Amino acid sequence: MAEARQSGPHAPADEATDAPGSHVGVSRRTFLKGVGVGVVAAGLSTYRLPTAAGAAASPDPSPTPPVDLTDAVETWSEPTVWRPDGDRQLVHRVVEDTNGFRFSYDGVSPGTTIRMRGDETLRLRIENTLGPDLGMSAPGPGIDPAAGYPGPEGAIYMTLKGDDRYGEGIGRIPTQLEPDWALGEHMNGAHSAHVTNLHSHGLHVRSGQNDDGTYSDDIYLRIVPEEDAQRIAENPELHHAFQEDEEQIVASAADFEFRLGDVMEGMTGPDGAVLRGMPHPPGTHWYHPHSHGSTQNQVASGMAGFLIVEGDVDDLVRERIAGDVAAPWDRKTGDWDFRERAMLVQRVFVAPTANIGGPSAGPDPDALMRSTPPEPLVNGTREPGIVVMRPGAIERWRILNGSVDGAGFMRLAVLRGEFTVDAEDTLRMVTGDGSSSRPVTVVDHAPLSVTSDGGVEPVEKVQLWQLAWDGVTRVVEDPPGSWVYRVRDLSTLNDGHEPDFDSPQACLRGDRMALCYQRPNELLMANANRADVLFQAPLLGDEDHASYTVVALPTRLNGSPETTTKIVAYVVVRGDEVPGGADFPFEGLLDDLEVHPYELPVSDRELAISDAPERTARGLGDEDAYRTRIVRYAGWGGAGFPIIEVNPEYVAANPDRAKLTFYAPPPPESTAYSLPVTTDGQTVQAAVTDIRRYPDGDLPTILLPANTRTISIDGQKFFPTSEQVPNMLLGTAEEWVVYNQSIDLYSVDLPDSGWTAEQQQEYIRHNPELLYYRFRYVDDPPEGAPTSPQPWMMGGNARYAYPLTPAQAREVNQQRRAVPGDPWTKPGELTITTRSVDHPFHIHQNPFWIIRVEVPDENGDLVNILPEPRWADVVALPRNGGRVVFRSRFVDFVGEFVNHCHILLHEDNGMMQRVAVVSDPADTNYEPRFGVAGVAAPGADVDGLYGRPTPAESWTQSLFFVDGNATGYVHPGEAFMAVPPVPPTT
Ligand SMILES: [Cu+2]
Repeated sequence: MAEARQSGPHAPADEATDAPGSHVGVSRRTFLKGVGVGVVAAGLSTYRLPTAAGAAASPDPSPTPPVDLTDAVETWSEPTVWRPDGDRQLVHRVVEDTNGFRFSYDGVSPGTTIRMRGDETLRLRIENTLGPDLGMSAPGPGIDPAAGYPGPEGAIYMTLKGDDRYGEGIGRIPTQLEPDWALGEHMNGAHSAHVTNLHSHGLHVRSGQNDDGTYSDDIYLRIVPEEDAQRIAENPELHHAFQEDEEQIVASAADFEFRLGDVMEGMTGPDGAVLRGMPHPPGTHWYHPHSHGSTQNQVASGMAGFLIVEGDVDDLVRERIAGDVAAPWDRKTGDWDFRERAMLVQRVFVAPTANIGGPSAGPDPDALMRSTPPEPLVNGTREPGIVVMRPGAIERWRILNGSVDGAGFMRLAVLRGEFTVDAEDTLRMVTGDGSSSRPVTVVDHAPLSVTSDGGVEPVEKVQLWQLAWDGVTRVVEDPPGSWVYRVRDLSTLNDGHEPDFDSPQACLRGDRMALCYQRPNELLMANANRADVLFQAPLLGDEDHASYTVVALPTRLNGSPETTTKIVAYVVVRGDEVPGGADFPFEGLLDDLEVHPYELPVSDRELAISDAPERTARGLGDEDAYRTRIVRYAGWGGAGFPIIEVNPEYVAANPDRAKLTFYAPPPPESTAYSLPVTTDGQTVQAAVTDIRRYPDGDLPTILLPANTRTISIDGQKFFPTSEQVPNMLLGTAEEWVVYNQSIDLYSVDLPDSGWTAEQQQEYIRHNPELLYYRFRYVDDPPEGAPTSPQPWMMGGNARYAYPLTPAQAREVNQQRRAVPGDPWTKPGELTITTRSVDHPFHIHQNPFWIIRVEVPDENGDLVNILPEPRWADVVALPRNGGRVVFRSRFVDFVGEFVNHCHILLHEDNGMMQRVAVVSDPADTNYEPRFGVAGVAAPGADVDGLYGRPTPAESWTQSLFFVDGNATGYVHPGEAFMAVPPVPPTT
């Protein structure tokens, strides 16, 4: 009998009647401790995170001990469930440093699961019990290393261009930050960690306020701590540029009403009838804070919960499988023991010593509290829960990828057998009597397999059936012209074949690329994606029990796998076969339902501009035209990128390069910013004053500070009053093309090469200088360097590695620059290393019908890897010039909301764009085009229609942006973008 495990902060799933209401005291801690860990380093090879057991300073290579699953009891746990049940109000208190979670709702993570019907109203109150924000909240647990760095006395410095509160242009802010409660001077950048609000991710509800003053889905709302609200009231001069609307700021608490229902108000349906009183379609959604500047800090601390809308689909599924439309979601019911489970997989900043299930470690919680990398948790616990099913039993799993950092992408699958993850983040199959294990090979071009002396065995994945994606039930066209709900057999992806190519490079070939992304029985989930799947426990055969492992595997779209491996759950199958039998007809499960008009895919006809007043307003003649738009996400991932390294000889030889300077912070006693500054003994004239030198020794490296981080949308960082944003016409639809202009340049990006770890090691062996050039931290101990690995962070990512001394790194840099004929360096000039990233695009309020997700192949041609069109509200934009095409319908209400990157540190740093639904055609700004992309068109046709940016344009775009901060600063990046670099040829 396995020992009962800690069940984490939640009771086992049950139909609880109320929210956890205990009042939790709030303790203040020093925020600044541990900030200095965020040393910027160039490059990030395979991302490695210690497992829960390895959270101590030195990694332990032994795998997590296997669990004896033979007689294991069910340990799966979920948050408690709350239902509106009339006009009840759910109260969530935002608390700090409780149960090991930095910020949480009521001291637990995830928050209460909300279940409601599609015609109900969710009444919810958020109480902000956090201490005053003033002067304390620039960095949080998931700090942006570029937002501040340790100065001579451990003080935090920030760059505030043009802000005279700090002297001439730039000043220092030692521990005493200025008030910044609102979307103020440093609107973009991590700040205001104690300010909160609430976003209903996936719900189609009004943005802003309701007519009675309650809040709906309002991301402009700032619920500030009481003490800060008083200071704001008493000091009108503290108001900032975007704080003019007093109603955006509320003291300590706000009441929300999310009014579901009537989602197509006033629209006409397919048959021409006016649609009224339509319920919100059912689906798996979630809620989390969305206060710009603190979204990363708060959501990555575990502030998130399920928000499940129930409706006709759920009724039918219960009726057909549980045999009872009123079957409780969490009790095994009917001929197949049917029940549901909600699985939140989320990388969370949590205190190493937190008692949240599973082993904990860490001798000094105070020191580690702020610097611990986010840890993958499942429903807030470290240890995977155990699920027990009878053979043939069916469960519905609502899976939410709640990670919000750059390492959140996952491939989710159910593997036959028991697997563990070792401290090297390697998945291992437990073999024999459980005393030994063998590593699983996880590469792009081959099936999952275990290698042993006896050869290579494939790892068997269990069949999954997908019901919904991002909370929208799957719709397919069958027969042509008619749309139906249909559950998808995921074993038919890629026609049931695993990619099995002879080299990693094969996955970059255009004709094979899609196969590498469409693996049978796997879910490829970006940050914030949800998948509803049906799982039927296989029969036992001759065995008396069988075990299965639900696992989230590392993955990528078009770059390096930076994610971690996480065991989500163990499933033990034992006992008698269920009476219902083993082959449930899932595909016909939803045949009797009519597709909700809100979920009918957007047709070409809906995109056509046919209304006469609209045509007149937009100056169109007789030609057929469609509403379309291009949105450009640009800039690089990884805090601190681009890394700009400068050869001192260059500085000496080019004093006239007036657009370039290196900013060293003034000494603490000085408040005056003086120019020129020097680097390596050479004086250069400063012109771009907010590029500063990174003070980690004597390496001539420049770090762009947070507010000039190069991420932007359409050349602009978030700016809530900006007019240069998408305006869509109420009651119409548009086709959007979103480009990801984040590209790798000037880099030998081994992690992005598609090579295996072994191949990378081999390459490095022959090019040793490369490693030291790119990585200031290395996997193996360098000669003369400290022998113990240290954790270092980059954009919320962290790993353990060996640091190089500045002298070592410098030496290698010099060697590296002297390599003749090296295509990536220009001796005597700058070396710029960028790091591309798959930005997960999210838009509020409306899901979109994705028709293409295009990844560049080895020739740079775009290849559609999407298995089939589908609804979603988050989609990863493939890096290095990838493209996503979708269509969206804007119905029901006018108002403002946003699209943004769901790597929330990017969002906090300005990768968010205001959008508005308007009622007057004259206010729209879509681009009329004379065609649309469609699903089947060749990529080249889409190129012709939507003008694909060249690498040079992407390069330029990634360096150019307008900062929405009160400075309105335009960052030209001119000194760096005169000549786009030549990509390497290998
Ligand atoms: Cu991003």
